[in-house]
Amino acid sequence: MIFLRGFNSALGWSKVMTNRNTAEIVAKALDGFRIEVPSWGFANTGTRFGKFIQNGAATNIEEKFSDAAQVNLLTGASPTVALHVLWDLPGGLTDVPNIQKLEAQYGVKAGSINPNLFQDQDYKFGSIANPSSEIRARAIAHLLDSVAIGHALGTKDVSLWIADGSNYPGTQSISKRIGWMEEALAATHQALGEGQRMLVEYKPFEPAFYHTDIADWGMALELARRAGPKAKVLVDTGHHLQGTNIEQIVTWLLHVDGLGGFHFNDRKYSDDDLTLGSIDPYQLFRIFHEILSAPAQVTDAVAFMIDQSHNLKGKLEAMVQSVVTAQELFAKAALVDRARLAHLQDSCQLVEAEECFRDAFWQDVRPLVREWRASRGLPVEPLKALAESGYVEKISRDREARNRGSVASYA
Ligand code: RM4
Ligand code: MN
Ligand code: MN
Repeated sequence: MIFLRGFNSALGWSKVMTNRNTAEIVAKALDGFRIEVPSWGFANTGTRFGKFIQNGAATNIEEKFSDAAQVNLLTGASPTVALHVLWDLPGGLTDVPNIQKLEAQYGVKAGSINPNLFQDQDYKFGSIANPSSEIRARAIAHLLDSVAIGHALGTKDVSLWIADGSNYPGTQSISKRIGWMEEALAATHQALGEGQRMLVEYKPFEPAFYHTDIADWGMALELARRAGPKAKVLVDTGHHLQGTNIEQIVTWLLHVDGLGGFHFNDRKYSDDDLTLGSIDPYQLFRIFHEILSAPAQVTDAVAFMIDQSHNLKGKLEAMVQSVVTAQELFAKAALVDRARLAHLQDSCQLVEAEECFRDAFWQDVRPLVREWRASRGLPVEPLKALAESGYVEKISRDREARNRGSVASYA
C-alpha cells in the first residue's frame, strides 16, 4: 500500500514534468532574464592574505569589456557590466568617452556605477560618516561625480556600498554618523537625473568589526526613504549573518516598494563572493520564487547583478558558471505552480505545499535550457563552448606579461 501511494505520486510528478507548457514557461522566463556582470570579477583580486595572479586576468578596462562581452555571447544574458569608478574610470568624467568607445567596440554596455568610498587613506575613520566635515565633503563630491558619470553614460543605477563603521564600542557616535549619512545621501539623491536611481547596499560587518553604519536592510531602507523616491535598497546575498532568511527580507522590500536590486553571490561563512549556487542553490531558488510571486510592475525594475571575485577559479569560467546557474535557477523558480501552491498554502496542506515547491526545484531544467539556447542561436553548452573557443588561452598569452608585473600584495 505504501509502495503504491509512492508510485502514484511519482506518476503525478512526471505528469507535471511532461506538461507541454513547461518548455514555454522556461523559454519565456529566460527571454526576459538579464544579469549584470562586475568588471572586478575579471581582474586579479584576492583575500587580505594575498593575491594569486592569473595570466588571463583583465589588467585594464578594455580587457574587462572584452571578457564581459564573451560571457554575454556565451550566455545571452549579460549585456551590461558594472563599473567601479576608482578602478575603471580613475579619470572620472574624462574617462566617459573611452567607456562609450568600448561599449560600441564590444557590444556590451556600462551598467551600474559603483563609487569607491573605502580605499583612500582619508577614509580611515569613514567616508560620508566621517567626523571630519572636509572628508565628508570629499566623499560627497565623489558620489556626485559618480552620479554625473552615470548620467553621461545613460546608465540607471548608482550603487552605493558604504564601508564606514568603527571597531570598538564608544569610539564613535553612532547617532551623529546617522545624521551625516542622511545629509550625504540627500545630496546624492538631489543630483540624480531623469531615469537615474541610487541603490543603498548594507553589510553587517567587515571592514568594520564593532558597528557598521549601514548594517542591515532596515537601516538601508530608512536611509533610502529619507533620501527620496529614487533611492532603493540593494541586497547583496553575501551580506547577512548566518541563518538570515534573505527571501523574507526580499519579500518585505518588494511589499514596500523598496527593492532596487541584488548583488548575487554565494557564501559558506561570510562575504565569500563565491559563484552563484555553489553552496546553496535552494536559497537562490527561494529568492527567485519571491520575485516571481510579486507583480511584474514591481519586479521589472529590480536589477540583477553578480558581485563576485574569483580568487582560485578561472575568471571567465567562474562568471559563465554563475550566469548559467542563475538562468537555471530562475527557470526552475518559473516552474513553481503558483496557483496550486497558493491553494495548498491557504488550506494549510503543509506537506503537499512543500512538495509542490520542491518539485520545481528538483526538476532538471537543463535539457529545456539547452533547447532554449539552441532556439536563440546561443551555444548549447556555454562552458564547453568557452573551452573550445580558445579565448582563455589567447588572453592568457596576451596578458601574461602585464599580469606578471602585478604585485601579489594585500588585497
Ligand atoms: C563589497 C561590496 C560592494 C563591492 C565591493 C567590491 O564587499 O559587496 O558591493 O563593490 O565589495
Ligand atoms: Mn556587493
Ligand atoms: Mn561584498
